[in-house]
Amino acid sequence: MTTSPLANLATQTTELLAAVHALSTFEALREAEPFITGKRSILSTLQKSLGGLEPEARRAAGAQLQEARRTVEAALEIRRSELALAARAELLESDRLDLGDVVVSAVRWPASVGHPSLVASTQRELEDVFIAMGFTVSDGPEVESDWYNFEALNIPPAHPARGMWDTFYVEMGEPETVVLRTHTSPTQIHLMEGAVENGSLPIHSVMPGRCYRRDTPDARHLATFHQIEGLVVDRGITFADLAGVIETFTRKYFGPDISSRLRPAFFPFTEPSAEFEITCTICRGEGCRTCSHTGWIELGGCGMLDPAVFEAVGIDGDEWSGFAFGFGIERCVQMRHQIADMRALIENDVRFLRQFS
Ligand code: FA5
Repeated sequence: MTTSPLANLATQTTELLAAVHALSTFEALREAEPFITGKRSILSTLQKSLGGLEPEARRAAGAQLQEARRTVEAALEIRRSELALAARAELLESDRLDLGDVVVSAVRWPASVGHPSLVASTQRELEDVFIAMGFTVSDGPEVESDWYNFEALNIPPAHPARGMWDTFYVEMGEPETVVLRTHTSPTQIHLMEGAVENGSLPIHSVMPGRCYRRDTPDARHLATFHQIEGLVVDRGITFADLAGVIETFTRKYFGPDISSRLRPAFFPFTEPSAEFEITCTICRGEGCRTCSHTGWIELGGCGMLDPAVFEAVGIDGDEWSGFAFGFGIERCVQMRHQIADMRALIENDVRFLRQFS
């Protein structure tokens, strides 16, 4: 009696299944596959040995072998997916970023270097100085009609004084001329009109804000800059009150070693008018490029409110008097921090900005 080539098939199948189960990596499975179900496997060897059998016995043995092969192949597929999953989990683990660290550093880095701009923080400091002196803080529009920016300030159309402010026009002529305000003085007009309407005179207020001029940027000028306007309307106000406010402000903000001086000047909306200058803090009065070698830096203008302005807003100049001043915030920044060139404030060079964080 001849022995069937499949006499040990059950044991061989069990061994193959054990071998499949023992495969521990995806790589090992790929290498072992030809020996488990491929051409070099016992299953293929057994397949070839069936050729010598009688047709009927060969068919029966073929079916039996096919069944064993299907079992081993199914086990191999299951193992393949298990190992693929394990390999992917391993890859993810090795690639895993510590998001805790990433998030913390991503949030901390900009938060630690961010700070308000020098101009914004100076504006707040200036407001605080004036609030401590009894002023309120008001706001006004940056886009103004010709009337507010010029006419109500005693600068009629074609008046030569318009040349003092090189203007950006938003609209020309009909129905009205609209400009980007060249100074904060139009806010005085809004404030006085409002006070007349509400019967809320007197006024002691400062008005900071952005201004625009077609000025060529240089060490002391920008095309977009900030001013802070001051307005006092009350009974019995004199030029001495104005001079006292300017002097008190200078000492409070720049310190006792910085002097201020008022020099006669002309502004159409104040009479008399003056220019307000302080010792150049860059050269301490010696003379340098920033102060054009004069030792003084002009911070702004000031003066007693012109009767024509009172008339434009409907304030009785016999009962009320007042003064106004307006000076550049960037100029204050420049003098406070000894910045030789104002353009550094808008160039966004972080090496410069970091010094003021
Ligand atoms: C005026 O603008 C008047 N409105 C000031 C005023 C108010 C006078 C109230 C009387 C009563 P002036 O053009 O001189 O004046 O500008 C005042 C200040 O604004 C200057 O001294 C300077 O500090 C600042 N300033 C003017 N133009 C520029 C500019 N292009 N860039 C930076 N700062 C400027």
